[in-house]
Amino acid sequence: YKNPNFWDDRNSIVHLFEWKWNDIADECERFLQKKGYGGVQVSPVNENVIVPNRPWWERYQPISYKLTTRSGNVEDFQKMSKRCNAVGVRIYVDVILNHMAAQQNIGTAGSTANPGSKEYPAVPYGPNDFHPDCSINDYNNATEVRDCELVGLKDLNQGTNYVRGKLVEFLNNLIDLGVGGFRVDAAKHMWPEDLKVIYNQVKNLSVNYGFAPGSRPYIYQEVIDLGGEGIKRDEYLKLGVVTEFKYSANLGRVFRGNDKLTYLENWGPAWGLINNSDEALVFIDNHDNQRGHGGGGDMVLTYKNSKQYKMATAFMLAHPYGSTRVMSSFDFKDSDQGPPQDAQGNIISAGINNDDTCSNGWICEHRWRQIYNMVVFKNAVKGTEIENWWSNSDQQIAFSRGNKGFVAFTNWGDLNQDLKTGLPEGKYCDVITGNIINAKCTGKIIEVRKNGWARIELKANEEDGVLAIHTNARL
Ligand code: LM2
Repeated sequence: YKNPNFWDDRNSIVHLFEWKWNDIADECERFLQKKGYGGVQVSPVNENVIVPNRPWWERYQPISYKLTTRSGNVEDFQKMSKRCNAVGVRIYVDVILNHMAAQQNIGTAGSTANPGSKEYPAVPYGPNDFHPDCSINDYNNATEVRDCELVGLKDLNQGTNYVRGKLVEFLNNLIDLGVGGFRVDAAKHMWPEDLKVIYNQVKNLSVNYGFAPGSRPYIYQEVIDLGGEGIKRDEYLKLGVVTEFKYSANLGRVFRGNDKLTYLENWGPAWGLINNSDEALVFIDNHDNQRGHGGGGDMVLTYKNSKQYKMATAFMLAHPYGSTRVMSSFDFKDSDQGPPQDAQGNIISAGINNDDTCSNGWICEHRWRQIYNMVVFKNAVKGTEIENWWSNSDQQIAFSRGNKGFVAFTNWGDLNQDLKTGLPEGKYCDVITGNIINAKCTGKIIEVRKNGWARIELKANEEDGVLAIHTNARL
C-alpha cells in the first residue's frame, strides 16, 4: 500500500480540490503529463448531501456510494480515469469511510436519507451499522475519538462485517474504474484493526488501466498527529502511508521566518517526522488547514503568502524527504465558501490564461512556474542525495542534489556568494525566474565553472526567494 504506482519519470500528487472530472481529464493531457506530475487527488466521488449555499465541506457528508457529485457522474469519472492513466497520470480518490452525513437534505444523486434515525436507504445502512450517539471531546481518549461522532457526523461501525463489506464494495468499484489508490479521510477516527481488514479485502489495481499485475492500491491515511494525543500516527504506519502534518506545520513556521533556514540542514526524522521517508505523505498545506480547519495551526503557509509559499514548496520538492503533494486551490474569503459556482450551484471550470495560470476564481498553484518547474526538478534529480550543503548560519541556504540539481534560498538579506553547485560546467537556466523557450532562457542564467562553482545572486527584494538549476535545463 506504500507504492504510488507512478510512471518512472513522474513524481508528486496534485490535489485538484473540487475540480470536475472532465476538466481533470483535460488537465492531465494538456498540462500535468508535460510537467511530470505523477497523479491527481480528486475530491470525494460518492454522493453527498446538498447543503444550502454549497460549502466545500458538504462533500464530506456522504449519503450513498453512488458516484454522482458536482464533479460529475460515473461515466465522466471513467472517461477521466482512462484519459489520465493513458498519459501516465494516476487518480487517487479521497474516500470517506468513517461516517455518513449529519445534515438532512436530498443528495447529489437524488437519494434521500434520515440522519436523525441513521437511515441511508441508498446504501442501505440502518441504525445498527453505527456506533451509539456520543461526541468527541477528549482527544486523549482513543476509544472516544474512534467510536464517537466527529463534528456530529454519524459514526459508522467498521467492526461489523456488513459495513466492511459495503466499504470494500465501494473501494473495489473505484479500482474497477482505474484508480491508483486512496486518501483515507479521518483515518484516525477508525480502528487500525478494522482498516487492516478492509484494505486486505480490496482487490489489486486494474490491469486494464496499465497497472502491473498484482499492484496494490496506494493508501495514504489522514492522521493528524502533531503530538500529545491519545492516537499516534505509528499505529497507522503498519497499514500504509500517513499524512505528515508536522511537515506542514514546521516548514510553515520556518519559512514564515520564525525559525532559521540553516536549521533545515537535518530536516527529516530529526525534526520528529516519520522515520521512513516513503511512508510520509508531505505537503505545505491541504484543503483543511489552508482555511483553518483540520490540523496544522496558524503557521501553515498558503497561496495567500505567495512568496514564502513558493519558497516552502520549492524546498519540499528539492528535498528528498517524503512523497510530495501539491495543493491546488480556489480563492476563498471565508472558510466555508465552496468552489466558483453559478446561480444553480454548478461548479464553474477554471479558465486557462496565456501564461498558463488560471482564471474564474481558481488559484491553480500547480500551474505556477515556480511550482511546476520544481516538479520537473524533482524528476531530474531522482536517485540523488543532498550534497554541498551551505548556509550563512542564518536565513540563507543552498544545496545540491548529487550532480544533477542545485537550489539556493534567502529568507533575509541579499545572497551574493560563490557556491559549489556540484553541477557539470555549463550555462543553466534558473527555472524559478524563467523557462527555456526556443533555446533561450527567459530568466536568470547561471554559469557553472569547470570546478562546479558558480556565482549565485538572489536579492532580498526579488519576486522569489529561491533559485534552482538542474541538468535538464541546461543551455
Ligand atoms: C476530514 N478529515 O479527517 C476532512 O479532511 C475534513 O475536511 C472534514 O470536515 C472531516 N474530516 C470530516 O470528513 C469537513 C469540515 C467540517 C464539516 C465536515 C462535514 O472541516 O467543518 O462539518 O466536513 O461536512 C460541517 C459543519 C459542522 C457540523 C458538521 C455536521 O462545519 O459545524 O457539525 O458539518 O453537520 C455540527
